[in-house]
Amino acid sequence: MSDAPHPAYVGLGSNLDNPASQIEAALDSLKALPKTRLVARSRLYRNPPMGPQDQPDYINAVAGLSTRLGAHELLAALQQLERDQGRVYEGRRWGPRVIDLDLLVYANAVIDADGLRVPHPGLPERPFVLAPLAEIAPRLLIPGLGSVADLLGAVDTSGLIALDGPCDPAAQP
Ligand code: A4P
Ligand code: MG
Repeated sequence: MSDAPHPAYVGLGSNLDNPASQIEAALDSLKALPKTRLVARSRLYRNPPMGPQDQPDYINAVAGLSTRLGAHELLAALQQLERDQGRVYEGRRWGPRVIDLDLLVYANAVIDADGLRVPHPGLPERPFVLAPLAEIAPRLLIPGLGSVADLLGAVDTSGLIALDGPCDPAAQP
């Protein structure tokens, strides 16, 4: 891709060590990424775990970025932030984690190469991704899948609780 900035959306999740503050810390780290601006952030959503049920509830959120990093560079940066924030691989698929940063969408790219899949394959079925994404980008078209608002209309959002949290007005577009 060229050096022009591209919109990108990142899903944040945590269910260990004060999840809400883990999400806020990760949002601060996203703000500090090179060649990248945080242009929007959703509220925090509490919701029950997908996958193994013997783990705490999750807090999820979505961030909207404008970035000159390429998609693989951005994934590498997100994985570095996960490590910096103390994520240790627990060994279980869908097991608990201090912080999880998923690259949901990168411009209108469709990528399946070198350890990166974009749009993120879990996106269309995950209410904890679609609800916060719809909050900041309801009309966004997901390549091959349609609009965020339509995708959100097709999932069960009854388990989601939006938390009234500090919403940094300076971070809004
Ligand atoms: N990878 C490929 N594409 C991407 C992408 N678009 N973004 C690869 C991020 N990573 C991507 O990720 C495994 C590998 O996926 C990475 O090395 C990267 O190369 P991971 O997060 O380390 O692995 P994982 O978490 O064990 O598996 P998975 O399937 O990625 O889990 P998810 O999707 O991260 O889900 N319940 C609630 N309520 N909320 C949650 O946020 N999250 C999970 C984990 C389980 N249950 C949850 C939640
Ligand atoms: Mg992940």
